[in-house]
Amino acid sequence: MMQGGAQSPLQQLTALLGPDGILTDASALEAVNVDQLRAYHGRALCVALPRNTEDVSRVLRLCNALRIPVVPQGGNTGYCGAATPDASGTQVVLSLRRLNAIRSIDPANYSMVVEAGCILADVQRAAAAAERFFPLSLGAEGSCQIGGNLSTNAGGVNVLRYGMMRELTLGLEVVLADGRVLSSLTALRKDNTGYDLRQLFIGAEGTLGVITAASLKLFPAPRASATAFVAVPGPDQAVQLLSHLREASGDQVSSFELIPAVALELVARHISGARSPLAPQSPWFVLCELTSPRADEPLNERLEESLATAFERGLVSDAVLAQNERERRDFWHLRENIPHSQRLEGMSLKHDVSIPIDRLPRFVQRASAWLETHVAEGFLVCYGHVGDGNLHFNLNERRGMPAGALAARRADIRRAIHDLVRDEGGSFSAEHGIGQSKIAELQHYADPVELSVMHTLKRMLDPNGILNPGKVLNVA
Ligand code: FAD
Ligand code: 2HG
Ligand code: ZN
Repeated sequence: MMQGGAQSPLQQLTALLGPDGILTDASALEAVNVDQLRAYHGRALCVALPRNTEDVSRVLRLCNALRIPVVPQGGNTGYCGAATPDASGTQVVLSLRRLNAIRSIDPANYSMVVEAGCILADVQRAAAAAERFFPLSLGAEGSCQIGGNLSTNAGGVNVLRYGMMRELTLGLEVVLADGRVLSSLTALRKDNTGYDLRQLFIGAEGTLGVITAASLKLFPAPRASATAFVAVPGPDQAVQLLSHLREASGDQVSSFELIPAVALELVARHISGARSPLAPQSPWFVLCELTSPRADEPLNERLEESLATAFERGLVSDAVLAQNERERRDFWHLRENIPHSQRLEGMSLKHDVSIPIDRLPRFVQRASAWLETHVAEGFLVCYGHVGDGNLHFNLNERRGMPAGALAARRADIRRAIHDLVRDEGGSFSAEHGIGQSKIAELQHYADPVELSVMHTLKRMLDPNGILNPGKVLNVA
């Protein structure tokens, strides 16, 4: 008890959620205090585990009244330190993991309503069980949550065909900072009744409200697929190949990923049993996939023919098609293990950039040339969702360098690369968000009017600044 009989914030939160709804033990705190890349180490007051929307509402109402900062956390797989509390020991980490019900699936309407704490892979499985398809797919899908996916506007490997989280969302249920519930779990495709408020909360990284549920779009389940691992001379040919395949396949390309030889070397070095299906002579590769809801569609033949034409045009130097589901999974295993292999290799710097696709080859050429002359401490591992113009223009520390040599260059390398991105009309954050790690970049590159409107929105929706302070905008 506090002096005079008043209850401490922890006691009040425990009274709201019950003893099993508030965790303060060291192992629970350790799990939420550190981000995925282990770049940020915070110290939470406690972890709050609401069971339902009403619990979230009551927690926010209390925290708003007491001015206690709240850090929403999903699967804690984000890349920008956005779900990590600060080191003050005063912030409540609000974990959504007990809000994990699939509330409904409506196959006729191609929609489903899920709670924010549902793991992405479980949402995909639930849709598949109803013979429908939820297309968001990314390497962390076994642990990230829909609330986190929405709050980061996640992308992944199917954006080319289906769009990012923004495009996959029909409606949201959100708890506002003062505890009011904004409920718009509509399944309507058309609804022009004023401002589209849901888009404010998507990509807001928990700074404007806490998402408790979402109405999501579903699609016909893919019943045929063709997957190829393709050697290409460079990014220029990869970009031309994409247009060629889109035209030749009747726009059935669902994934188109660029992979450099160096990434395959890292995967082969660090992941046991992982081997490239093509000889490593080529400097670049593309992993592409066509899909169709029609089981009888001859996608393999179509892909093979299209690649043969591309070969004649000099866009492709070699290619192999997956002959069965196991080979398909092996191809994807290589791609999905690049981030993990980068981590096992050692320290890395990450730049999640997007460029208009026609200017992407020139960006790669200019930025690589800059690194070549200015950065001896690291080597380039540039891969990603080239079909969306999104590259992970990452570096790994070169072996034999003094420890910390690359990290010491973080700020100047980042600025140089992001300047080149800006020159090519691109964005310094394509799919991972701002969090803590890119606040300075947002300040530097954002249009001042845009920034000022963002601040106005933040003040309006969260006047006491309790929602994930110190993230996205530089307001504490
Ligand atoms: P968290 O990391 O827990 O939180 C992220 C942000 O969302 C924080 O600001 C948090 O406060 C907020 N938040 C979480 N839940 C809520 C909620 N219910 N309401 C309000 N705010 C909330 N990302 C991509 O976009 N594409 C990829 O291809 C991709 N691949 C990845 C591969 C690997 C191996 C890893 C480790 C990560 C990858 N990511 C990728 C990054 C990450 O998985 C995504 O950003 C994901 O969407 C984060 O979800 P999460 O549940 O882990 O969110
Ligand atoms: C991916 O596309 C993820 O694999 C992670 O977005 C990228 O680790 C990275 O930089
Ligand atoms: Zn990615």
